[in-house]
Amino acid sequence: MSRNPFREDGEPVRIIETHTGGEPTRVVISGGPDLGGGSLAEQRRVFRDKFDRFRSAVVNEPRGSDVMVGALLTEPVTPGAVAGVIYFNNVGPLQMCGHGTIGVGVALAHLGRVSAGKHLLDTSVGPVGFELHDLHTVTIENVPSYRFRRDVTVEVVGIGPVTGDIAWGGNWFFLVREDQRPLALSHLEELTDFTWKIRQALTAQNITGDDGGEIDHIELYGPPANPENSSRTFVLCPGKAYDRSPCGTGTSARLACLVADGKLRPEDVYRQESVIGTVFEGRYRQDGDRVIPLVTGTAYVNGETTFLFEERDPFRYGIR
Ligand code: PYC
Repeated sequence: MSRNPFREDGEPVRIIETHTGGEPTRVVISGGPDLGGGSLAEQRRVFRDKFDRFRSAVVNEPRGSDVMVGALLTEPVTPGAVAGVIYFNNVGPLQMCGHGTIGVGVALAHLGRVSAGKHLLDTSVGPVGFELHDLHTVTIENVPSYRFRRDVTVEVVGIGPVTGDIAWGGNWFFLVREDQRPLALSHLEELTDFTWKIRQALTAQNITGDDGGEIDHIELYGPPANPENSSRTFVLCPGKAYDRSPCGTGTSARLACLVADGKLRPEDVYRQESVIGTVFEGRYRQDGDRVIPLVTGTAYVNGETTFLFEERDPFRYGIR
């Protein structure tokens, strides 16, 4: 009755719950659908086109919430990689996820599948390195990141012109310096409304990444609340939830912009603060005209779950 409907062998959907700087990652360690092998980009397409019910069952209410990010572990495809991973949220698959990769590293350590040292994960945008320092601390070595366009002005309905940079950090970002609205939890509604309107304006005006990819993450940045940090941010994710963590791909995109502006040297440490005050440390290596972001954060395991799919439960596949 509560067999896993996504698998002929009925292997249960088993989960390790984590959070990275307050942002949850629900790591699916078994019972995921068969995505047919191939590259992680191909498997992500199969996941998007055929298994949206699985996505929704894992991250949407009533099991999850709009802020939940899922990480489906798959077999690795790159020799030496520990696993493949497909990230997803309340509206669809993500390309990459930095806080999620830190969470996956800590979940794999919790399971005894990795020990301290360097490892490789396959993602839909290419292999991503991660170094486990201890049971909670991970540095990810992200995909090559870059600023695509500087000072792009978009006309935002009800707001007026807004200027920002377009950068790739594993996802596409529009990064805006914010001087008027406090990047504070007390201003969440206003920040969400502002960034959502920017996102809609970018889409309506066909302003995209250099591969035509939709810019689905909006990042506001300003001075840090804690003077030990470099900058405070508010990141709106594709499903309209704000990132509780400092956003790993967002930190990567910001590093790329700072380097492009000549404001960060390879020996510098850039500390990005989230809107709830959690911090990622960013460093980088130069690789031609790209930067390789190194982003360090901490994650904790806070649950182990097996999902049940009761046939009479009208919301066994989530509220969609
Ligand atoms: O950490 O890269 C990240 C991320 C993307 C969406 C939510 N978190």
